[in-house]
Amino acid sequence: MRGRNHGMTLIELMIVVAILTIVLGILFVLGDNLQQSVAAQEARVTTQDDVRMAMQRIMLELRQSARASIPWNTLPNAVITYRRAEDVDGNGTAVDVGGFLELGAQRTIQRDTNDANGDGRTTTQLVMIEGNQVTVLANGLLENEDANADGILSAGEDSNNNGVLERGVWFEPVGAGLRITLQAQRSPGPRSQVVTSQLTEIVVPRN
Ligand SMILES: [Ca+2]
Ligand SMILES: [Ca+2]
Ligand SMILES: [Ca+2]
Ligand SMILES: [Ca+2]
Repeated sequence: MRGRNHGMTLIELMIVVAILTIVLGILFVLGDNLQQSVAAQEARVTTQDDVRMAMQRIMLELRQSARASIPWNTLPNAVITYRRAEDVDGNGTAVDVGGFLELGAQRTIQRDTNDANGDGRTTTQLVMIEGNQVTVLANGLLENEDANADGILSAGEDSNNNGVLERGVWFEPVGAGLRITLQAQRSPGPRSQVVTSQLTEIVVPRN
């Protein structure tokens, strides 16, 4: 018996090496797939968080905005301007001594097309602008595919080939409120598909 176990023949060695190579190859592919799906999952969660946080901020803003300060005739649109109820005279409420609602400076929520904050991000960035103060609300906004602005998916507009008209950001009057849609995307890595996240909420401005 000792003689038989003394060593492997070349053939046996080659078989062992071949099997090991196959096993390692399988493990590598499995590990790589796992890594990619973890990266995709992380990107999905991150972009969902980003969109949710941006939406919460926008809802807070518009819920505090005065209905009369919103130019309703410009909606639906990817841009919205408004003025929030604020305690301008410092008497403790957003109402002045005459009983009138006090309004803060005009704010605008829009894509940062002209890169107002100078960070190099333009149409994919959603910002809130008040005077020369720029606050970033979200990055990775989907582009507005509605090139001819007719509200439907026209020929040649479906740039991401999913059969749906994307707008990235959209403010739309519904009843007494505003429907807000946000769509953002994030790339998990060079070999993975981009993940997109969308959220729609309705908010009612104050009277
Ligand atoms: Ca006041
Ligand atoms: Ca920018
Ligand atoms: Ca269109
Ligand atoms: Ca599309």
